[in-house]
Amino acid sequence: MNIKMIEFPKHIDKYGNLVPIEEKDTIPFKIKRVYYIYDVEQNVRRGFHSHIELEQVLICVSGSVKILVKTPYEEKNILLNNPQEGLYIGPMIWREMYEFSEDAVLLVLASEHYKVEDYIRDYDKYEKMAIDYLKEEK
Ligand code: T46
Repeated sequence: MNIKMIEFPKHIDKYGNLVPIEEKDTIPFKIKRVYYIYDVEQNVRRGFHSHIELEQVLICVSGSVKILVKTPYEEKNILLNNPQEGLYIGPMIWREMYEFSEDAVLLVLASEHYKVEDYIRDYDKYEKMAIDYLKEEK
């Protein structure tokens, strides 16, 4: 599955911690957009879509959140609870975000500007497209 965890450097001193994210060293794409999700109630599940081309890195800068990443062939549930690491998600991966802690802030770095046409929100449609996409990738 085209996902991976990315570890960011952390600078710790007596004043606290600082995590720098440099596009050229750690992020495998040019960052065109940043957004963050917070104040999500614990029983809320978000996402339920794939992107056709968009690449993203998800960083839980406060609290915790679980991410389901899924293709027609495999699925993983990943706990994000460390502001020093990010989850890279490539194109054509179904995602759902759930179990946000009360203090969760999910920061997302994205490779493209917001484009509604890049979303696939119907799972059956996603499954068909992903099977073709993954066949071509081999
Ligand atoms: C993703 C996951 C991790 C904008 O106007 N601009 C934006 O850049 C974004 C991301 C969203 N919006 C609007 C569109 C909707 O009216 O914000 C509203 C909520 O977006 P959505 O329902 O798509 O949020 P999630 O949490 O389901 O998904 C978001 C991203 O959209 C998506 O790309 O991968 O976070």
